[in-house]
Amino acid sequence: MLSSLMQFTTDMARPRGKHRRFLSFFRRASVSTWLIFLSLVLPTQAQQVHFRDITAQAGIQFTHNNGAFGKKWLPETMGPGCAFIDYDKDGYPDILLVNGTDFSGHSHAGPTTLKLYHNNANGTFTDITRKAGLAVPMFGLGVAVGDFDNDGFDDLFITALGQSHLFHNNGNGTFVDVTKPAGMWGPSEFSTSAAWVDYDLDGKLDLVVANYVQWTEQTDLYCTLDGAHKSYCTPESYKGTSLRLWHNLGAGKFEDATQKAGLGDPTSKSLGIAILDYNEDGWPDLVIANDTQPNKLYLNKKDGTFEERGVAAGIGFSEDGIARAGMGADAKATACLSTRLLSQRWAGRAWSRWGLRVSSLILTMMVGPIFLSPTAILKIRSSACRSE
Ligand SMILES: [Ca+2]
Ligand SMILES: [Ca+2]
Ligand SMILES: [Ca+2]
Repeated sequence: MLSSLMQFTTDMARPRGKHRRFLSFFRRASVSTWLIFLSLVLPTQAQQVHFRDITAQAGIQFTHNNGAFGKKWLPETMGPGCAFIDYDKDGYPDILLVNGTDFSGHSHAGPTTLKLYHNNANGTFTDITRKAGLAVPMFGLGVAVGDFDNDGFDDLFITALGQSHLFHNNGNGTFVDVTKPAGMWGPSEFSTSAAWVDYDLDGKLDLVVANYVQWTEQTDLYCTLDGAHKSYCTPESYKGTSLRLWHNLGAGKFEDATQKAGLGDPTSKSLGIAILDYNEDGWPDLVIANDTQPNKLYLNKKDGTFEERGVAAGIGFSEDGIARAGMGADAKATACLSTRLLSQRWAGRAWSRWGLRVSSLILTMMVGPIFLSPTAILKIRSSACRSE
């Protein structure tokens, strides 16, 4: 019906002379008018979408263990990360669920580890954690998926309270903990999230790790809301911790490039990382969401260093001078970004010369077990993809 109506308008006699412009306008107006009319009269049915909890039916049995035993320790307030990863490249996304564990001397849930569920391609999943070599005890908090050795199989970095872990995907359904041989063993931090990014465009994925505050079991502070009972301390009570940047040297080795890259900032209390190219120069920049502290925007200087631009960009402080803060960061990108990342990941190349557009940056002030505040959407820039 619509095509016949449009045909009707386009089949009108060709205008001639001084009436051409008016009739042309009328013809376009007619199409628009008909479209508006049709949108009003044609039946409009809202999509009815229903969700059904199929967790148990799918074979997933997972309970997060935050280690809580009554002392209200700060790490207990953190939820775990998760990832969809097709670790065996069979075309079906598998599920990885990060888990905490009991604090030493306070066992109640038994040893708990992350879980990797293999997608059986029939609506069910199988727990293959132990078989895959991932039943490694740690107080896990987040996960970053990336093929750091460009062998075509995605590898894992698990952020943790204490020692984080790098797992290499062997390509046969198993992983091996390569934290030590990779040179990543040592830092005992409160690592919350991480992101793989080839910041120096050498074709090898590097790793940015967000760290929260300086907290240990021995330095736990007493906070109270009613003067009688212990409560969870807010992050203001603790000193911050710097990001950590692991530069990929190749051959499975990494070096700590934090200070060299200009990312050493002990005031950060980081929970989220987003990778974006906000100035569209083809080099990936970093956005860091800091809890109760100014968020950071690190401009990639193309020489292995970064320059902090958060205040100038307006994501550090509000107009009232209050730290905007955040508990998560996300860069909403167009297909251009996806194309570029896919090129990097599967073709083993750094970044293609295809353009990139980041339409908006979303800092999410969300969602711990305790705090819930509105989401702040900060518009950074919007522009068309471009070729370089
Ligand atoms: Ca799979
Ligand atoms: Ca790999
Ligand atoms: Ca690199």
